[in-house]
Amino acid sequence: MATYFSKVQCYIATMTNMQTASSHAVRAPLNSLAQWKALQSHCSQQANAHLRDMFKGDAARAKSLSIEGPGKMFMDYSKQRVTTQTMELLLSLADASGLRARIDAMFRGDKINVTEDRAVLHIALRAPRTSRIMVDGVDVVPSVHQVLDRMSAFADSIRSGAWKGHTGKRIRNVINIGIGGSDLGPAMAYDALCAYTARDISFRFVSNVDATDFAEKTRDCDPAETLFIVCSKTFTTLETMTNANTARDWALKGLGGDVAAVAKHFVAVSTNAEKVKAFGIDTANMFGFWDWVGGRYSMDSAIGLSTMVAVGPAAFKEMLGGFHEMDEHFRTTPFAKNLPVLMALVGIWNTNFLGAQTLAVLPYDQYLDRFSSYLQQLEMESNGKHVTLDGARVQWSTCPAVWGQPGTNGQHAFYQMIHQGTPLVPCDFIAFCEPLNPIGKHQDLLIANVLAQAEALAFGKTLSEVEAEGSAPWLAQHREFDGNRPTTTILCPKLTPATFGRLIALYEHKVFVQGTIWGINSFDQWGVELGKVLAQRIIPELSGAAPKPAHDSSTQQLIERYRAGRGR
Ligand code: G6Q
Repeated sequence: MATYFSKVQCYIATMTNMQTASSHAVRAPLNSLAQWKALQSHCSQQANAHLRDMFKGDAARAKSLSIEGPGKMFMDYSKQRVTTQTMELLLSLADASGLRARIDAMFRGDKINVTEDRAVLHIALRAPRTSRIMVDGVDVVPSVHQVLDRMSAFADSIRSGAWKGHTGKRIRNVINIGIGGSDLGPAMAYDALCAYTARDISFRFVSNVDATDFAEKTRDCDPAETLFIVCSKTFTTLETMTNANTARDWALKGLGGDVAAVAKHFVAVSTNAEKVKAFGIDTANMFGFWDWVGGRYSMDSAIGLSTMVAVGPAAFKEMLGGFHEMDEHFRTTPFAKNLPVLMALVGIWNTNFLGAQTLAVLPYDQYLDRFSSYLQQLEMESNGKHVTLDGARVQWSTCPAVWGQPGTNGQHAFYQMIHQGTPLVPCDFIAFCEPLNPIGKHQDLLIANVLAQAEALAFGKTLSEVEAEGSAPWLAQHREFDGNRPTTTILCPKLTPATFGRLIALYEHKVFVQGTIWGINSFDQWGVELGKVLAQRIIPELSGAAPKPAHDSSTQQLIERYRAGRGR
């Protein structure tokens, strides 16, 4: 618990010591900008526009509203409810929001995360060895590559079996312990790149403080063959440290209680060498990263150690290459041809002008099973904010709720609402031409489905079409589809490590563009703090040993029922 408080206190200290957000140039409220107002009036003029008519009236629509980016990543946003004029107005809004200057500031290493007084440099994690990126007068690229080199040597030794456990056996199970940004990225990446992984090692991810997570993930593991990677930027997070301690007890129990075993079965990924040492992990087995890497932007840092062990250093580097290509595309391409910028602007249109409150991300690839969970954190923790950089309350919507799961499964479940429900649910469809498991006709069936969904959502089926099919009049309205439901389709050649890197960087930068336009800080997460503090207060109250708790009557009643339920 003491360690947990030190995390909170560290935040508070950072807050009081740092320069205030007032050093950021105060900006006119977004909704007072002429460009915003122009979009509002354009939106009212477009109110009755239907995608059916937009396509009929413009033979070149698909071509003019789609774009190819790095690695032949093709983004077709012509089934969004936009016209070339909408895009021009949105691009002017991006200019008026100072997007160019913000991108330059991020890539330059300026401390744009003003509420935590930190640079935002996940782009440095994939910068080539020859680049130079300065933070506080120091080039950070050499240290990035130093860590990558150490990770590579470590990954090779686990994969080859050269690394032996305490009893001399090779490692067969790698268990990542972490939560939030120290779990979602690695867990998602393992699934996404599963086709490229070593199949003679199992990879598991423990995050929840619910002991079930640990118990189920370790139940069939031999401690002599198990390696834990404890991932925690701060090395103080309640869930992670609880699980790490449980893992140490489990390992020591299974290995005869010799504490020397810890060095062979635990490695750490952290920025906090002191705490790693205090836990008992040799700092020689610690892989570092830096305060300018936000948790949810860290999957390509040492936090990705499990990914590198799984796919090997070469594939990991290929993935970093993909990230870097998208970084360069984002940094150097004019906004009108810039994938992350266009994707972000379409999202702004849907959220702020068409009133959409959610975004469904629907990959047609089973390997991207956890992609939307990962994106939930990336988007919602980054842009789920109600205060601008200037400290004012926003008067416009910010992040939509992001959700989804791989197609085709959702088609037989929640797509009903997307087709015929009352909320407007914009969708991102993601698909790949070449299958990783080319069996029979599966891929054609999969791709036919994603294309059919986007088509059905855009064009729907009119009442007269339904009637012409001979539907009974009383049934016809139930079978009518309004259409005009906006979707973007991202079609890539193949899910390779490089494609995967490009895809993640695409969404990272999209989030940044949207945060910039909304005028918020996409890189802090104060919203997660309050619940953590209150939990610390309740922990001793549950045991009954602490003085009688004093909460609101609801919380009080639930604490009492829990205590009674546990016989306390
Ligand atoms: C991410 C957040 C958060 C963080 C976790 C784990 O951007 O900061 O999800 O990653 O709270 O934190 P530690 O890595 O410090 O354990």
